[in-house]
Amino acid sequence: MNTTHPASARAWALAGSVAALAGLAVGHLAAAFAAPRSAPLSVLADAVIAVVPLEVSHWFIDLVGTADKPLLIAGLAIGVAVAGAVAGLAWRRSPQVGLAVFAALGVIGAAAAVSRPGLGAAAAIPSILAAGLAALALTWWDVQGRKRTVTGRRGFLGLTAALGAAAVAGSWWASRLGPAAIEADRDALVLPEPDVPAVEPGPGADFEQAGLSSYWTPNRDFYRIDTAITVPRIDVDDWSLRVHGMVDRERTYTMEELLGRELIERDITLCCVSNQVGGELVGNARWLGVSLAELLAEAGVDPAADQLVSRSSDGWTAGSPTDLVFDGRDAMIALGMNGAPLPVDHGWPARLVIPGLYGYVSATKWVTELELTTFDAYDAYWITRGWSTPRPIKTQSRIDTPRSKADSGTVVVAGVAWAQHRGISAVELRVDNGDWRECALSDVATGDTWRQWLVEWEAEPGEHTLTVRATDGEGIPQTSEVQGVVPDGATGLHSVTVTVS
Ligand SMILES: Nc1nc2c(c(=O)[nH]1)N[C@H]1C(S)=C(S)[C@@H](COP(=O)(O)O)O[C@H]1N2
Ligand SMILES: [Mo]
Repeated sequence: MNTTHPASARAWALAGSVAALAGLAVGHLAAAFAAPRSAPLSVLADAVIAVVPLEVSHWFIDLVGTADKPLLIAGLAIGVAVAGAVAGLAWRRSPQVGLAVFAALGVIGAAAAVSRPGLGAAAAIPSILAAGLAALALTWWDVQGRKRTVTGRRGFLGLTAALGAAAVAGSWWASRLGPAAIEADRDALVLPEPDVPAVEPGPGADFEQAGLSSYWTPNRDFYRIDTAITVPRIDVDDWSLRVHGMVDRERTYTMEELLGRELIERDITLCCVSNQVGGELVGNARWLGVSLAELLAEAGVDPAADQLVSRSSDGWTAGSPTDLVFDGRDAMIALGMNGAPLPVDHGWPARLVIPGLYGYVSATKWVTELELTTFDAYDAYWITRGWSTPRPIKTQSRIDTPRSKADSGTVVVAGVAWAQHRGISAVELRVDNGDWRECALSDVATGDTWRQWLVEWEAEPGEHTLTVRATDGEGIPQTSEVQGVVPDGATGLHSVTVTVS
């Protein structure tokens, strides 16, 4: 047997890439069955999100918007392919060095996995398996090459690629099975009727105008924001909510126990601190759940505990002011959303909702822990990344329709305005540099939801700028001063340019 390998450098690089990607696919397949969050690309992406500096992530999100996560995953996959090519080229000179490159990849994946909150040591297995398999594949390629069989080498590429493709197909299939089991649990859950139903906002809650956001945002249209690359899929039978920290007695609640308590129902609008003026990261839902104040009172909260830290099953945290939970507002642990159990993307089986606070400091999804502590003692996830400690939601208003074009004549201009917990008392619209005109407001039951507004406009042909401003329930007008989303929410007035023909 000749001991020199006849393949070109290019062929070695290709073989290394194929081996690395096939290994990656098998790693994903293994993870899909055990713990989807432990898939190599998932843990790598999670780790990147956790360590990347604030400026870099903002720059990236500004650039690509909510495509940030798919692009990050794609970038990492390309990175693995390139690292595989490097391993192949190194192996050509020295198998030991090639092996070392794969070993390094495995160690990076394993380290990312075990450093992820909520994942144990077993989470390293898919990454180690992926690297091991890639090394094994390239050993085989090496042996075939030394035997000088071209068919052997072609066979390697074909078989390895086929193995990778089969593993990708298998993970896709498995990734549908796992969630299917969780979805089945969710579908099987029959939510009890609320003991304290929501106050109905009245017949005039929704103008039902084409193009205008509906009063309730359907679950499938509700914006989704979180750091999860792979959303936590929680088995409700294993799930519990633990209340601990600066309390008289620690408490733990199962789903059954929560469902057996007094259930309140509330309409509350949720919004994201990173919503741009006129943006879509806001929605209104009817939540069903238990009173957070009553639950915490059972544990006996130390008056010195000014911060309530809520932790999700994937380690994400939010810190909310304890006094706001107890000031009479309807802070709740939500189990239902718009008449259905919480969707997986929105926190199944339980999440926090606190009216008047942005999501990043209140709305923990997949919540598993409530810890009473102080703001001095602990900084939650986004606070360590440059965002402000909790401040009130800023008054905002948005033009939903028209957005760009209109026919001349009477045009209905409509949208939504929000200032949760203070409420909205007035909305005005200005056309070009005209006077501010008072808009009609929809019925609302509380200040915790957004409010629709509407006004008729006699539109004349040409280009016109429409600008909206709201006044909150305390009589304070929305500021026209322009501020970006960091650190505590954007300000400025929303305006649209409409071409009338
Ligand atoms: N576990 C977890 N909960 C989370 C987040 C997160 O990243 N992880 N993001 C928060 C943010 S920033 C917002 S704005 C809301 C969004 O909730 P939604 O996705 O149901 O609209 O969830 C909050 N809860
Ligand atoms: Mo957010």
